[in-house]
Amino acid sequence: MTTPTAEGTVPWPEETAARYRQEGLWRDLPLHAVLMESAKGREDKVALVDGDVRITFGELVDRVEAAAARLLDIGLRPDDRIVLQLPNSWQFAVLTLACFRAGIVPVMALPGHRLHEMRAVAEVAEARAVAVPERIKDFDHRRLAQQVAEEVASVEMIMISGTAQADEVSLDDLLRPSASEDSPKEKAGGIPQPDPDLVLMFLLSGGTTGMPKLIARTHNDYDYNIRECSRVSGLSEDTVYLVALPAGHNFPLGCPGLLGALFAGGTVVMLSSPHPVKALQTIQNEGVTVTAAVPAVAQRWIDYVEETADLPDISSLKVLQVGGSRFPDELAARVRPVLGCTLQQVFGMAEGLINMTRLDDPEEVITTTQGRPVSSADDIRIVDPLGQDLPDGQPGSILTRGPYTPRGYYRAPEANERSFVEGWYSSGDIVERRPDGNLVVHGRDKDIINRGGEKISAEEVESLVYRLSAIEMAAAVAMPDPSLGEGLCLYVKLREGENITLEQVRTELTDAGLAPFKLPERLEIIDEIPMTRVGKINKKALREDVRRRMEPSSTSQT
Ligand code: OOB
Repeated sequence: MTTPTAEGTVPWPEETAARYRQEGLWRDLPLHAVLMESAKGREDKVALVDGDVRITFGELVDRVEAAAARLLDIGLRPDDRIVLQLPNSWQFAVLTLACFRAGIVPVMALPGHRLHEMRAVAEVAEARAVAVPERIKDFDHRRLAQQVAEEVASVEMIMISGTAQADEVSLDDLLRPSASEDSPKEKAGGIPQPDPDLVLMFLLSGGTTGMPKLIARTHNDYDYNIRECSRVSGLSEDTVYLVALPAGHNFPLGCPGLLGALFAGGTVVMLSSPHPVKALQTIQNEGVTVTAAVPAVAQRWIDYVEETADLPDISSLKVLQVGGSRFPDELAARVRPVLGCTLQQVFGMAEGLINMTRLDDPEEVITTTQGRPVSSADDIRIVDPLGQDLPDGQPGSILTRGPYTPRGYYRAPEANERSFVEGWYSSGDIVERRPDGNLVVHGRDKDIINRGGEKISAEEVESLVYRLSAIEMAAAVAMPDPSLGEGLCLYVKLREGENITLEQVRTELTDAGLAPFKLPERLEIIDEIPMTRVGKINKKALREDVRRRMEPSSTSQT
């Protein structure tokens, strides 16, 4: 059988795909069928909680079916793309599932993205719609969506959660339960089933290029991703899963995330921020059993619990997953004593491969390693700079391939040439494989800043900085940050007679539409940017330089 492909994606080789099918890893089920199955027999059980809103499995299926039909009714077609920029909310979950049902492809933007990122992903995906809230805090997302629609020719529709205007699609209306007066419910049964080999959604890569890259995940591959993560995280219908990280991230979405919890017949609780006061109270109120955090969030929760006298009862929490950036061993060791739950370290990527410690691993494995692949079908190699395989115990670059690791980015042949080598994805992480199979992440050889789990491409920031006329040369590098792990320091060489302040740089980048989490937090003006012998900016020297400048005894701090 030939594998149907979607334009712009890189398919798995036919014989590999055939093997995944034969071994039952790929089930050829559209993802919504998994939800239908889990909803059976538990129609009255609460599936989704968002503040006072409680949606049962029966209501969820009804809303998803009705919304899928309405999406097609308003003129969208299977394989059309919607850029989703919604906060953690029931609307996020229902719209995502409705897109899956209709074969419409959501593009998972983040609430923190701004015009620079939104325009880029809408362009690459040729999105027809953008779905946003009216505002988040004091930022006007409607205005942002309007700008995207003005600048990206394919975008025809703005979907608004909140009070929609006449020319907008109201998400509250689109996502409402079916009612006797509307035909969509009847029509829903008639909506064609999406092809499980085609694109389910686009995840955003935290990659190294000037523009964000899209990762096309198929129904088949993501179904398997979710199933294996669910198994390794021990999800069941007793699971109450708290979504505290931005839901469009692979980690809280499908590793096993909100989809894993729903598919296991458990309950999902949506929370718009991981702030410890709210999060811990929600854990008590809803009896949360498992949640996912980045190290910075886990650290805040641990500190808060240690420092606070009158705490909510969080004894329902059994598993805290931590990943997205390296969780320091000392902090990992505090999870069980302080929070009273099992830590599960997760070293994953939107590109596929997910590693996890197992819940019954020895404490030493849980607190000092980032686990091992969730699937025995995941292949891993650790190689030296020449591509030679290294023995266990020696750190090197990790290469991977497997049933839920796509073979290339969407419409990005150049990036694919750099990141995919003969079918192996090179994540740019420096990893050691211990003799027991567990991986330890030592660092990375890719040019990103990992700011509390949010990846920032140095090249993306630098390319915008070069638009400032005062700047002759620029280099964005990671600097130590006590709470986020890393922050962004910008080194610049100025043109003759020019000057610039950090505030000016931040204002200019904000005006250029860059997401606030990518703005530099420190500026160093230097006479010469150090170069390597092959004529590249010597980022290692700059990282060491900023570390020195930040030492308490340093006198060179500006
Ligand atoms: C997750 O996904 P992405 O796509 O935002 O970022 C992937 C990159 C990895 O290549 C690695 O550099 C870093 O994030 N990373 C870690 C890590 N987990 C991710 N580095 C050190 N230790 C860890 N535990 O970040 C992601 C996706 C799914 C599940 C979990 C995380």
